[in-house]
Amino acid sequence: MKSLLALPLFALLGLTSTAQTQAQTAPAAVQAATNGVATAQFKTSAVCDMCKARIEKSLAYEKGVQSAVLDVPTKVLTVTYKADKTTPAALRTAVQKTGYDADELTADARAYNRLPDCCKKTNPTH
Ligand SMILES: [Cu+2]
Repeated sequence: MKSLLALPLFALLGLTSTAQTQAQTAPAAVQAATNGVATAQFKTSAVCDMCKARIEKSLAYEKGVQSAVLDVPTKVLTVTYKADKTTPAALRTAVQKTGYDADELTADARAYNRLPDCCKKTNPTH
């Protein structure tokens, strides 16, 4: 139990140290922005590892996003982003445009229809 609880903490520490490494090698103007890094979590309608890869890739191209990690069993997407470059609302829209629900927002219908059958939200998580 103790080691399970420590896991998310280690994940956070890993992200923090990555950000610090980047700050050290980045020009001064970028360093200031790394202080404005925020984290947001969204419940998605992802059902499998293909969904995970699709959403993470899509979010990686979004302005201001530093990392995007989806946990398939819980369907929760964790995004770290620069708070001066994007907002949780914009990130939710990016998830919708990829074809997935984001919290209370329903997936963009056209993007959803383009998903392979195995990635439709009517499927159980697999
Ligand atoms: Cu899928």
